[in-house]
Amino acid sequence: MSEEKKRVEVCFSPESFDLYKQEYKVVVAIDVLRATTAICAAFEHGAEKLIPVSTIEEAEEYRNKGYMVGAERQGKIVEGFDFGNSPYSYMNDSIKGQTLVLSTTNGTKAINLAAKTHQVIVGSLINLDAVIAYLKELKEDTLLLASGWQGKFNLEDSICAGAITEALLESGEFISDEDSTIAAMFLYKKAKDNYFGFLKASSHRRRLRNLNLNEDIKYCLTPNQTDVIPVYRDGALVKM
Ligand code: 3SL
Repeated sequence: MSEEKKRVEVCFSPESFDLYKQEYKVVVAIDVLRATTAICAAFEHGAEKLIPVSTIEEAEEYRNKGYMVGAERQGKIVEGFDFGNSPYSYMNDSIKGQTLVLSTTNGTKAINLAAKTHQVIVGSLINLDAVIAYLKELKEDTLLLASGWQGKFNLEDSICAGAITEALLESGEFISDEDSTIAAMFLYKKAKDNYFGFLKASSHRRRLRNLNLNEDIKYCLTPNQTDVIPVYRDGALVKM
């Protein structure tokens, strides 16, 4: 392990990724509500591989080849697909040992964007401490990429990024100097005692609540339910 301190910074949206991407070795893709949480849940419950795809057309191609394929847009399951983006969809025996395919509004796009140029791991609140421990051990320049919502900022991914940042800075092995990173840590400090309450008025919590997905929200906002870290290798996510 080198003595030199490494950087950790937060990018609030895939739209800003180009401004940051040159400088980092590893990217943590974060979509707390719900894609990266659902992906962690899939591996926790026995999925072998998960191919993240950005478009419905790609998802259809995989479906036509016989894969189990999930697709979500605007929080809803896209008609004709096996499942959507609820972590609960993955909590059954049918996914054990399977290669799944998933396309979501923002999360799978963020993963694919970062994977073109970087080593990518998947972060969420449900695998928070595992991700922090891994990044401390890896000790590389790290970018925390919030998936946001259709190019815009969102609170839940920023809070998760703030939690990771705070832990890495506290280790004394990392530095940061972007205002986005400071803002993410401020948000995390405000939210950490009650994520559910803090996010009450947030746009995606409202969107999911209107779809009666409160149980999904609670699951996604409950930290440290798994040690699984999905990592992108050769076109698919696998368990590290
Ligand atoms: O944006 C995404 O990728 C999804 O996580 C959105 S949703 O929670 O499934 O609505």
